[in-house]
Amino acid sequence: MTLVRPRRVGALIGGRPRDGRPRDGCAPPGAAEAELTPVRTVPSTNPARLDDVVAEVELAGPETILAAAVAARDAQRTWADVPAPVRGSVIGNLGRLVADNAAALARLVTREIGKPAAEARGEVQEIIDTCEFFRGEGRRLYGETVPSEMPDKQLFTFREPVGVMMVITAGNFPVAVPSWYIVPALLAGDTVVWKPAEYAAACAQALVELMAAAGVPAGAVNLVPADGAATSLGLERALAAGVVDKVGFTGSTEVGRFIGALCGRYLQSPCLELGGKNPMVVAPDADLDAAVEAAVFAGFGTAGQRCTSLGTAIVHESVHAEFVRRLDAAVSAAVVGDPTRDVLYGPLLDARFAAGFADHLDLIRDHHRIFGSTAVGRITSAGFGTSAGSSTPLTPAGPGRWPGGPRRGFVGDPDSGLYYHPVVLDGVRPDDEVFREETFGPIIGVTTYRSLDEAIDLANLPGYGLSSSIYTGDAASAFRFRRGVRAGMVSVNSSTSGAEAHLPFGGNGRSGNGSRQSGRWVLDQVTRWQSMNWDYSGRLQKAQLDTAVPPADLSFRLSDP
Ligand code: UN1
Repeated sequence: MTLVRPRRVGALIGGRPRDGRPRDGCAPPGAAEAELTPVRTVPSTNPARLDDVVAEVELAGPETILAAAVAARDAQRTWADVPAPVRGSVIGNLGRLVADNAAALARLVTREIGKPAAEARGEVQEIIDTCEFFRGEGRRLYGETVPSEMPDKQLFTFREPVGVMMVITAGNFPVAVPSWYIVPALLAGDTVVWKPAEYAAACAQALVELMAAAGVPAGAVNLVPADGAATSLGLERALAAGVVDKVGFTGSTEVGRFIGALCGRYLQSPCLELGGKNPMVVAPDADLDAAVEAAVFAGFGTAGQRCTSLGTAIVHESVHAEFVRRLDAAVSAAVVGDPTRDVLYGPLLDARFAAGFADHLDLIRDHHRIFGSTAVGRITSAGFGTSAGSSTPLTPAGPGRWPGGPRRGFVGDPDSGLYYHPVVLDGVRPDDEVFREETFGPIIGVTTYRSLDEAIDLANLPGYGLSSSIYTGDAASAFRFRRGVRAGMVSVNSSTSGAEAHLPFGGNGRSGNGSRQSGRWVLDQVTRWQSMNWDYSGRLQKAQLDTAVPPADLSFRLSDP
């Protein structure tokens, strides 16, 4: 049963819906209007209530992506001519509108991707924080005055907008992460083509509506729902046509590699925010209760579907048994279920992610000890011959088929949604795939270490490098870990997830190409430096050649006193 008539979400280009009806205007050269007709329509469903269709999403073809980029290009100069402090005021108004619509937007996030209500409110707050930061940046956006080596000459730097930014985002943070790209891009004078996740398209449409209400002009942000194949083809055409100047992508390492290679062919370096296998080191002197609380939040918040989610807890062997005992108790007692209620986590994002997670459960090996739950796999109301709360044998029924079963304390109707048991795997080894690969779901590993150097090596071994954490009371260990770990983000006595909106966010290695989002650091993604030198001497002064440095006697030494 559908609760409310589903919205239709389709491409929005130059402020106008593209539904295939003929219009003049934004077809790119060579593209007939008919080519902009959606190629197919897919439902976006509530993962907590699979009979609730949130939106009918019209997926665009590659020509529509090109048309959106052309529209963004057409709008860019005019938008860049708006003074930066005024663009900042538009961003400020967006922040106010998001705040005034926070409850409705958070409810939509919960309904469309199953994020628990409290976390959804936090996600919306992250947009407000981002707008607050960049509203002020409109009054800064500083360049510099730089001294020249010649008299009567002055040097300057200016930040110039990159032009058109194509933003391609995942659906686990369907509105906050897109705002990390779109808000600074707009502030800088760029215009945007946004390709959201198909399963989070209603959230995307709502954010675009708020942007329009805030005074973002038509054409400055263009929305194009599309599948992966159409997106890559459309992006390639837009790059070839010279109408996309920068790509911002949040998603898997595999797709990030593809986008990086594609952009590289056009001499562009995208802003890539990719996966993570984020380690948490628990030192012998750690506050174990605090470490367990953080592991539960980082491992199972958003059902483990954050880029910053905990991958493996790397625990000193002297505290391992006690850490595991407390973690087992905490995960077993955690409330899972209906995301509109007070739960640790709700359903997985959509059917594709649920299937991917079920596949990852195949990485469990005989040498792993499984704890934190009474079953592995789908949470159901009825077990396979077991009653709620009793033990289901923790063995798979075959590849990709853990039997699942009921979960004690589950809130709501497990059969209505994509709910999965939390899994904690003890005894994980460095050559296990589950140690090396991102698993994107409610599963964490536990392994042990003896020396801090070993812990750092283990933390770096999977080759990602997004977030990391250490629990210790020792400042030297904290600083040594910070220096040794190859992660873009390091937490001391705090979770791997839950970064604040104004610190540099991003990773290295398999987690990204070193680009950073958030705070003033993202300005280097959405602007380019232009330098200017201005000679007012009335003659040509040649750098290096005409630079007069007074003669020096470099053999001079002070006499011994
Ligand atoms: C993501 O998963 O892509 O630090 C972003 C965090 C959130 C953002 C996660 N503020 O966990």
